[in-house]
Amino acid sequence: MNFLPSSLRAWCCTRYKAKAILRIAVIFAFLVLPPRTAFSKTMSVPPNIVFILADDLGWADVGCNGSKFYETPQIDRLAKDGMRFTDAYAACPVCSPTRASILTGKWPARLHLTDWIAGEGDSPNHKLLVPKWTQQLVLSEVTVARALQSAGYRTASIGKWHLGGPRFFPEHHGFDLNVGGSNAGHPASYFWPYEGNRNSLTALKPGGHEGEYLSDRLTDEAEKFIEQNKDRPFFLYLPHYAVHVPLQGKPEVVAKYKAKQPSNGQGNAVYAAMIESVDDSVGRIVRKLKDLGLAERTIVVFTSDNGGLWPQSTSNAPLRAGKGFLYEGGIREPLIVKWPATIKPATTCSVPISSVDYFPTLLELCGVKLPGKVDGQSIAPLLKQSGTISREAIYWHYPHYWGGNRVRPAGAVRAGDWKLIEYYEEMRVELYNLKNDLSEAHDMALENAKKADELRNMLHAWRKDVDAQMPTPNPNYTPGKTKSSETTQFTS
Ligand SMILES: [Ca+2]
Repeated sequence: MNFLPSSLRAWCCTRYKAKAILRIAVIFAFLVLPPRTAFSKTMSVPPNIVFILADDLGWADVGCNGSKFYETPQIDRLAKDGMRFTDAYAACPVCSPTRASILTGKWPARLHLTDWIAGEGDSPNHKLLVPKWTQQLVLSEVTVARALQSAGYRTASIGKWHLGGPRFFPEHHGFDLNVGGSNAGHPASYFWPYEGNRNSLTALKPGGHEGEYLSDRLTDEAEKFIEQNKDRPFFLYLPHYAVHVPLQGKPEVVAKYKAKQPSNGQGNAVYAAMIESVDDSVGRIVRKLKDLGLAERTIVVFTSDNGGLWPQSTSNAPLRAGKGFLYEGGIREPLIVKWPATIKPATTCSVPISSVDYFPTLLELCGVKLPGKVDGQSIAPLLKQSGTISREAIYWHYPHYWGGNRVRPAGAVRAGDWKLIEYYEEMRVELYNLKNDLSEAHDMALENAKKADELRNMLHAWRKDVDAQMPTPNPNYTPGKTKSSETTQFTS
């Protein structure tokens, strides 16, 4: 009670009053002491989290999912040490919305953040006009970083952000540290000083050097953060810029793949080198955790934000199509979770999960209460192999065009083995059974109209429930007429 003024100490002369003052002191201590005291020596230490997010890395781009061309020994090792999910989905086939879903646990449709920022916009060549969607992660949304920060975690975002301008950067969303994150969807260059006509990563110029490669630099920064925070719980969000375009790899690694035979449609040596650099990063982070004695109490997650860029960068076979599309190639992602204390090594899980699930899962594993309602479900029972999750379906809503007219506005639902895609221009549907037809080659909408109706009704009800914004007819629709800036640029 020495922190109390002397007049107040004198007042507490009777036992009754002393008890009352003690209660006040305890409350006072909780209010003024820094959050780190929440983790006292008598409490079990909450786990650290390292969330590694690759950009545009396809489901089939890693060895443990079947790639014979790309070499990913470190990611494959992670799978041997943890749980690999075969049916993990991004909530959107392009980047910003999936990132928003990871950070908030909410469907992009509910956030009205449904396209890469700033999107391709409208065109006379588009039959529909896109709705007025939200082009930043608004500050009223509580991110997983904010929730963990409030519970005493040190938090860092090291890499790509792409969720709005400076007022919406990571430091305003619960991250103590932001290294290299801005509204850029990709770097001007993967080599220092990371500059160009647009998307320069100027914040990374200081501290860099000639020949430095971006994925290596971000890993350096991540290692530094882990070292600095080894004695307290931390959340490291490591969203690599790779393997998004521009395709640029380290020359010596590119040379290795140039000498290699393509396999199963995968054969781009530069893209392969970019994947290898991300794989190196995973290996370095895992090694750093081990060296610091943190491996046992650190949850490592590795995944991607949308499908591989097909056919320009990679092939997602056996999955159909790629980035931008609601076919499996655009939305199914590699996902591995390692946590030695809890997750049995070398396990696989085929229960479909979505990127909205990370938020509630990570909070549950860290013993932190959910700050509000989310759309995701905790997959902790799957990770612990203690049970399963009950969910009717997983949904997508992408009311946008992408790559000119290549990808058209659509929504989708997966319920069990069935998947329905609805194209909004004609409200036409396609129905696939993923168990028998993983490549979505055989549309069953006509032969199983009952199932198509059932899923269509589910999708419509979900859209209503989340207040999804729909595109509207374009009164100036002129087929074939493109705006001057219109390209098939395949941006984030
Ligand atoms: Ca992406």
